[in-house]
Amino acid sequence: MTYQSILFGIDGGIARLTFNRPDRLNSFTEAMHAEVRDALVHVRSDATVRTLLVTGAGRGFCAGQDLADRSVAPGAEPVDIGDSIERNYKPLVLSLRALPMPVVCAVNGVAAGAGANIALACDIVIAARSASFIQAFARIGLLPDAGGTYFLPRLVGSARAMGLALLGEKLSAEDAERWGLIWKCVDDAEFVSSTDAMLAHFASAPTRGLAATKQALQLSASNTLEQQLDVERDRQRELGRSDDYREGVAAFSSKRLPKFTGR
Ligand code: T3D
Repeated sequence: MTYQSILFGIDGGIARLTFNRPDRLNSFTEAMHAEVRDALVHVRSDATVRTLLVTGAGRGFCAGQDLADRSVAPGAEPVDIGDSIERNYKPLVLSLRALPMPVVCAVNGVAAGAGANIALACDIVIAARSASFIQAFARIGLLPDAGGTYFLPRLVGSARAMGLALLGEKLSAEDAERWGLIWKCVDDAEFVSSTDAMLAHFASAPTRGLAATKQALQLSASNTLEQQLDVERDRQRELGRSDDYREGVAAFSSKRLPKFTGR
C-alpha cells in the first residue's frame, strides 16, 4: 500500500508511524485509518520490530476525526458515526493495546478528540512542553470515544476525568504529567532526543518480558488479586524459559551489560 496520510518505516528494531496531514492537524479520514491499519499489520508481523513510535507531523499530534468528512448540512443524511467507530477507532485502539512490544507515543503538539485518546491507548506517552490534550468532544455534542471514557478515570481519577470530559478544556502537557495522564513532559528542545533515547532503550530491551508486562497490567483493570497472581505465575513461567531471561541473569552474574535479543 502506498501511504498518503502517514509516514511509516522500520529500522533497527524501531517502527515509526507519523500521522501526516499537518494542514488538518493530522485529523483522521477513512483513508488515513486504512493506512494506519496497514502499517500496524506490518508492525505486528515483522519479528524485528521491538518498539513502535506513534507521533504527528507539523505543529499538531492529531485533532481526532476530520470534521470536514462529517456532513451536517440541514437535510443531509447524518453519517453513522457509530459505524465509523466500530470499523476504525475501536480496532485501532485495540490493536495498539495488543501489540507485543512497547508503544511510545510522542505527542508533539495538540492532541484533541480521538487524537488525545489514541495517545492514551499507547503504553508510554512523552509530550513536548508546548503540547496539550483536549477532550474536544464536549465542544461538538459528542462523548469521549477511542477509549476516552475507559482511560481517563483509570489514569487521573473520576473527578479529573469528569472535568476534562465535560468541560473540554485544554490541559497542558505539564499538567498532564502532574495529573498522571502521561508519563513525561519534556522541554521542546529535548523532545526529539528524549524520544529517540527511549526508543533506543526499548529496541535493545527484553521485548517478550515487556510485552508480558504490558499485557498483565492491562488485565489488572478487570482481574481480582487472585486472578492477577495467576496471570503473573503463568506469564513468569513462560518468561523464565526465554533467551532474554537467561541472558539477563548471566549478565548480572558476570557483572556485564546484557545483550537482549527480544526472544
Ligand atoms: O465521526 C466519527 O467517526 C466519530 C469519531 C469521533 C472522534 C473525534 O475525534 S470527534 C472530535 C473531533 N475533533 C475536534 O473536535 C477538534 C477540532 N479541532 C479543534 O478544536 C482545534 O483545531 C484545535 C483545538 C485542535 C487546535 O486549534 P488551533 O487554533 O491550534 O488550530 P486551528 O486553526 O483550529 O486548526 C488548524 C487547521 O486544522 C484549520 O484549518 P484552516 O482553517 O487552517 O484551513 C482547522 O480547520 C483544521 N482542523 C483542526 N482540527 C480539525 C481540522 N480539520 C478537520 N477536522 C478536524 N478535527
